[in-house]
This record gives sequence, C-alpha cells and structure tokens, in this order.
Amino acid sequence: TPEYQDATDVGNKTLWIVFVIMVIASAVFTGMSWSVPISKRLYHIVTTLIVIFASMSYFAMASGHGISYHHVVVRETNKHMPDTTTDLYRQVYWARYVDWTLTTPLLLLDLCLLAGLSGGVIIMTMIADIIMIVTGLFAAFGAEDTPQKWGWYAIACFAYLVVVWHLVIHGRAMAMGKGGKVGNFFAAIGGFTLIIWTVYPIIWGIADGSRNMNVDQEIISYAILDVLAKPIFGAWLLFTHMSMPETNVEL
Ligand code: RET
Repeated sequence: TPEYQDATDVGNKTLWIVFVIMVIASAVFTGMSWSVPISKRLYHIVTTLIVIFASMSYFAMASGHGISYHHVVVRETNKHMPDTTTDLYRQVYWARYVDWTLTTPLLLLDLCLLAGLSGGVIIMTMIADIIMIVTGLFAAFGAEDTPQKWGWYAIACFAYLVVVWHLVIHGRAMAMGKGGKVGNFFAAIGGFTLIIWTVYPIIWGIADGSRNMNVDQEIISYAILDVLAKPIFGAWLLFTHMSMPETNVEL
C-alpha cells in the first residue's frame, strides 16, 4: 500500500498567514517607495518586487497549487523474510523554487548595490545563485537510492559558496570603502543574511532530502526563514536607507 506524506491544516494555515504577511509587506514597501522621487527608488523597487513574488508563491501554495508528489520506493531489508518495498509519495512545493529563482537574485542585488559592487561581480553572484536554486530543484525531484540527488545538492551547495565568497570577500571590502557607516551596516545585514540563508540547505537536508521532518514542520521552518529573509530584511534595509544617505546608488 502506498504511503502519502501531506501537509495538514497546520501547514495550510501557516501558508495563509505568511501570504498575508507578504501582502502587508508589499503594501508597506510600495508606500515607502512613493515617499521618495522615482529616480531614488532602486532599493524600494527591488525590495517590493521580492515580497510581491513571495505573495504570489504563498498564495499558490496555500490554495493548493505549485505542489507535486515525489515518488520514492523505500526498500526495507528483513532478516528472515524477503525484502519489502513501500511506495512513498511526499509533497514537493515546487512553487518555492519558482519564487526563489526570482527573489534570491533580487535579494543579492540589494546587497550588491549596498556594497557598491561592479556589474561583472553582480552578474556572477546572481547567476551562481540561480544555479544554486535550479540544481536544488533537480535535487528535490531526484530519485531516491541514487547518488544523483545528493550530487545535485552538492552542486547547489558549491554554487552557494560562490555567492558567499563574492559577498564576504569583495562585498565587504567595497562596502568598507564607502565609509564606516555603510561598512558596518553591510556587515550587519550581510551577516544576518548569511545566517538565515545557511539554514535553508540544512532544513532541505532534514526535510526534503532525508524525510526526517514531516511536511508541516517543513512548511513552518521555511515560513519562519522566509519572513526573516524577505519582509524583515526588506524593512531593515529600506528604513536604514532612509536615514543613511551614504547608501544611495547612482543607477
Ligand atoms: C537549497 C537546496 C540545495 C542546496 C542549497 C539550497 C539553498 C537555498 C537557499 C535559499 C534561500 C532562500 C531565500 C528565500 C527567501 O525567502 C536550494 C535549499 C544551498 C539559500 C532567502
């Protein structure tokens, strides 16, 4: 008999709550962007788009879209009996990967602009990030009992290290060059980002990767991370930018 791993009401309610938070953030950030001249709205526009994309993806997931079942054959070896196999079907919320493909490069763009990185480094950082998400999606649908799935995961982790490398090495140096105020702010919000982002692959490994977490727990974990990484990050960036003219970019 097949076994299904689905979200319950708890997971579904969590998705709706985060949807509402993302919509409120979209409205607040839009309002903030209207309070400055259009030529000075680069951070506002990038940051507002991030929470608008997240609203769409959370709406899809909460209303039952953007979800597929990943089929895994689980083999059990028994000592005195023939091996048994179970067909396992676990929900994969692929809408997340659509969201992340669009929003994580934009989050990095915010940080790159803050640091004052050059166009080439910005492109490399954003492309490495897209490779991280796309290979993470391949890992999510990878077949169990093959090294292939964890191979994709390892490639995604390597791409993540490339992203971290650019921001920690080049980003921090460039931000410091803009003066102590910008340098310290970059170190703070970049450090916050580094910690939050690093939890994603850990949750992935425990939840999607090895199924040691049920689907509700997975939804709640990503919900907390997503609220910190998007609305909280965005509010911190936009409010600081408002009171720190040194963060302005001529673009
Ligand atoms: C995956 C799995 C494969 C290995 C790695 C991952 C990293 C994901 C990250 C996601 C960040 C998402 C954010 C969302 C905002 O709401 C794809 C989970 C390294 C870093 C910031």
